[in-house]
Amino acid sequence: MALMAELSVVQGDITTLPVGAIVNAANPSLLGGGGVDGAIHRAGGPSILEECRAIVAARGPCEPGQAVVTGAGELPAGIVIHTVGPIWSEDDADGHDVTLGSCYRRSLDLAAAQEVREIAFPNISTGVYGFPRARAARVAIDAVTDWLDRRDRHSIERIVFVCFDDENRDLYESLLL
Ligand code: AR6
Repeated sequence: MALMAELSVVQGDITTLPVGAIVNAANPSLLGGGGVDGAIHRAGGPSILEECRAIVAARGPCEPGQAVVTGAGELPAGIVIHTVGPIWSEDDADGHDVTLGSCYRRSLDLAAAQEVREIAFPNISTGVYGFPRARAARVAIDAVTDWLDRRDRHSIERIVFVCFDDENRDLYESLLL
C-alpha cells in the first residue's frame, strides 16, 4: 500500500524553514541567480556555491527536469536539492509539463535517498521562467501525488509548497484544501 504524506501550503521565505530538505529553483549552471536561487545562496553562504561548482565540474550542467544535492551551509534546512525547471513557452507546453513534473519527482527521489522526512518546494519555474502559475500548481501537485502513489516505501512524511506571492498561495490552498 502506498504511504501517503501530508501536503501543506506555507506562505513565506523558503530559506527560513528548518526542514530536512529545501528545493532550489536553479538554472543549468548551478551558479546562482535571482529569485529563490539568489535568496538561498545569500542566506546559505558560500559553501553551497562551492559544492555546486564541484558538481558541475564533475558532471556538467544540470539539465532541466534533473536535480542534484548539496549541503545547506548556514541555512536551518538539512540539505538543498537544486533542480532546474523548464523555461515556459507556448510551443511544446505538454513537454514543459513533463519537465516540470520531473523536477518534483527527481527532487523527491533524492530526498528519499537521504531519508528526508520533510521537504519544502518553491513554485518552480513560476518566476523568471514564466510558467503559468495555475498550470504549474496542478503539475506540481499531480507529480508529488503520483510519486507518493507509486512508492511503497519512502521516508517522506510532509511535503510543503512554499508560496512567496498571494496568487500562488491562493491557488495551492484552493487545490489542496
Ligand atoms: N522563498 C520562496 N519562494 C521564493 C523566494 C523565496 N525566498 N523568492 C522567490 N520565490 P524564480 P524560476 C518564488 O524566479 O521561475 C533564477 O535566477 C517566486 O515568487 O526564483 O524557476 C535561477 O537562477 C516564484 O514563485 O525561479 C534561474 O535562472 C518562485 O519562487 C531562474 O531564476 C520561482 O521563481 C529560475 O526561474
